[in-house]
Amino acid sequence: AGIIATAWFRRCFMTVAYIGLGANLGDARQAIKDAIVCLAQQIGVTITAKSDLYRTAPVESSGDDYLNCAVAVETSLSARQLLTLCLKIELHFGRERPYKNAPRTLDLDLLLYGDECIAEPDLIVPHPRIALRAFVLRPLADLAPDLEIPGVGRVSALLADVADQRIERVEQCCCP
Ligand code: PH2
Ligand code: MG
Ligand code: MG
Repeated sequence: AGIIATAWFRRCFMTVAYIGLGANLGDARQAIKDAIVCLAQQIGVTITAKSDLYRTAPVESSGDDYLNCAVAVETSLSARQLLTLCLKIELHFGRERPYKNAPRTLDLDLLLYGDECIAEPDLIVPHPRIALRAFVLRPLADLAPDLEIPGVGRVSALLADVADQRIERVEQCCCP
C-alpha cells in the first residue's frame, strides 16, 4: 500500500523538470558541482539524474569556454517557484549581470517543466533557445534522448542539427 500511495502522490503532485547549468567565470567546475548539491538540499526538489559535464564554446557570449551540464529533478514546486529558486542560487554563487550574456559564475536555466508550455515575460518554458544550442541539447540527451520537447521536437533529432557547435565531454558525471 505504501508503494502505491507513493506512486499516486508522485503522479498527482510531482513534476519532472530539467535544469541547465553553465559557468565560465571563476572556478566553474566547483560552482556547478556545489550548485547541484545546493539544489538537492532544497525542500521540494529531488535530483533524479545528472548529465555528464561538457566544455563548450561560448555561444553569443564571450570570455572563457563554458562548462555546462543538466540535471533532471522531481519537484513539488511550481515552475515559477523553481525559477525563483534558480535565481536565488545564482545570486548565492555571485552571479552578476553587467550586460546580456556576460560571462558568469553560475547560470541555472529552467529548460523544461513537465510538458508545460509557459509564456510569461520572465518565464518561458521550454527554454526559448533550447533547440539551437548543443550545450543544452547534449546534456539533455544524456538524461532523456527520446524526450519530446513540447512544440519543438525530439532531443536526439534536434541534437543532430547543432553538430557544428564545439562541445567536448570533460567528466562523466559532474557530481560527487
Ligand atoms: N549561456 C548563454 C549564452 N551562451 N554559451 C555556452 N557555451 N554555454 C552557456 O551556458 C551559455 C552560452 C546564456 O545563458
Ligand atoms: Mg542561460
Ligand atoms: Mg539564465
